Amino acid sequence: MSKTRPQPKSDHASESYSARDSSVRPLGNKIYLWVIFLGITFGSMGLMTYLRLPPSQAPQLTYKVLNTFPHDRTAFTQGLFIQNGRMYESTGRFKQSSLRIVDVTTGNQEITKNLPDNYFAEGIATFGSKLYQLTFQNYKIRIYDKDSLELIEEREFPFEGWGLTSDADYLILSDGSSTIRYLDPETLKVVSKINVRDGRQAISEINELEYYDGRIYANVWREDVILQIQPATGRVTGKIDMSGLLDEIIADDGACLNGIAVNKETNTFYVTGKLWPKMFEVKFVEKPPEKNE
Ligand SMILES: [Ca+2]
Repeated sequence: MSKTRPQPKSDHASESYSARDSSVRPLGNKIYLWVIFLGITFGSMGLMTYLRLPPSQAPQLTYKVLNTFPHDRTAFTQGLFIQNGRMYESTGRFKQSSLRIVDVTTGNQEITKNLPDNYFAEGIATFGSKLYQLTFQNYKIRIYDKDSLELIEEREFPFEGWGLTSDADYLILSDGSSTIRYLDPETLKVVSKINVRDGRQAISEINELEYYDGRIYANVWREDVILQIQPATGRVTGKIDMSGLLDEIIADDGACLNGIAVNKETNTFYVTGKLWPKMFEVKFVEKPPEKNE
């Protein structure tokens, strides 16, 4: 291709040019104005569309109870997971904090390690051969041998500890806000973080966590709901209505739904609550449409 390639000639070239010469500039201004007009119109329509977004975009789910097991009604459950058929539980409150291995079906404690009285234990997760236990406002993280529950070390930790879980690479931490942080299990440094959002609404007080099959499942403090969260974005992809699970009123104000553990052998979830006398094995299922009377 040559820069000097001749342009096709037109008999009307000079006429066209003069016509353009007389009209293009005003037309250019008009186009410019149209672009601004359309930009404002569609921009505000976008904003209006955004403002019209319902508070929730997430599908509503519910649960089906498969089994009911006993649970220690004095356990202020803060962390829960199952690995190799063993259930690990962390309990909170001062003078009552512990780390346990529990028989899933009987609720019997196989190993129990009590924490010092001034500790308030929170979420737990495992990575490799280690088990990590958060503390609420002690600003320490405790690291144990996963099998014996012997304490290996305790490290300073800059965050309030609420929920903890792990994926193949990271520890995943909640601190009671809408922020979920990914931590390097060796250095405990923050690698990345997400904010939990349902539609355009931030959801705070994210509590116990469970990573499973490309989603984070999360309790929300004092709510009968489990959120299903997209790990990369924080977007809530499902809201599981857990109301009615425990048919008992517990006098203690601290009692509430908390604790999610997946059993990867059965692909079922075990859920309980702080001071709940029962542990439920459940499946999450679509919520049937509401009947119109
Ligand atoms: Ca969990």
